Amino acid sequence: VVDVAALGESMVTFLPSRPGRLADVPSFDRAIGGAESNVLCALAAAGHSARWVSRVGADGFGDHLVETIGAHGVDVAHVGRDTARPTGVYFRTAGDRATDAHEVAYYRAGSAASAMTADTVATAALDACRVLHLSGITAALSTGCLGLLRALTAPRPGRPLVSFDVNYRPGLWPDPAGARVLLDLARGADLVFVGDDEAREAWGLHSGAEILDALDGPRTVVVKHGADGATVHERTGGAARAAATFVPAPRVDVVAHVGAGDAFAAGFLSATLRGLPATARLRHGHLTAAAALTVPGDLAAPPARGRADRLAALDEAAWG
Ligand code: KDG
Repeated sequence: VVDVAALGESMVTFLPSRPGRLADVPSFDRAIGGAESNVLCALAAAGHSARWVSRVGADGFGDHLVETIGAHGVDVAHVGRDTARPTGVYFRTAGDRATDAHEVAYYRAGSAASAMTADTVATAALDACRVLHLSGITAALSTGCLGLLRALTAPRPGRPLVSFDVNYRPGLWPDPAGARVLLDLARGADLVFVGDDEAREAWGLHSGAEILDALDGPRTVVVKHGADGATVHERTGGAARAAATFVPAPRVDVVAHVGAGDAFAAGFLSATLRGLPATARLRHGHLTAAAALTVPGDLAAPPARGRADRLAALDEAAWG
């Protein structure tokens, strides 16, 4: 049984060599992306056992993903290879450091991962874990992927704690009404991560209270407020109302936002696995996100555990 298992598509990512419109960027640097494997890489770096379950093509990009994610210490033994479908790739622009406005060009329709179903992935490997981490990106890949996500978030005996990051990607949901399926999936999870910006955009919800009402199910809901911080709403011991804890985010010089949400989830999950209280869980989320915000790509080494623990234990005035 591993600490955390995750299912999701990873892609070879092409990061721009300079700022500007996609139409003008002359060259790109190869990196890797994929929300769920980003979470796993950060968790492995923090000392947790982590397993990635997915499918990639039987091609060089698939080799690169499996080798790179494996080199981060993640178990990749349950990643299938598809000889008929390619590994997905995507290109992005540098974007605006303050607003994160950027362009993305996905080449993932018909990818190996989009053909994931309960028959083509090792679902037993997804149950042998303490936490199963999933994201709304998978729901947008194909009807087979959506079915798989529905099965994994459905109640069943022995289900691990299900963590669900809404990860609303407008580029993957041409019909905005489609985003409503994310709400149903989130309702079935035990722990939900959602940005207040994506709750507004995807669901038209405008406050933590509206989000809690609409979700009505998960014991723990983490609402992220961008650079301002994050709030965890937690229902304990059958209490009717969730207790809310807000922790501001430390100020950082942002290089790129990509991967920050995944890093936040990893820091929060790591602290959850260690049984830390709400404030410390949010602080570990922010500290791991801060590392990702200061690099151009998705992956950054999280702060060493001792240092993160010292920062997470600061009194409120010193943290703020
Ligand atoms: O969270 C970062 C991801 O968005 C990025 O790596 C690509 O998984 C990705 C996606 O589907 O957008």
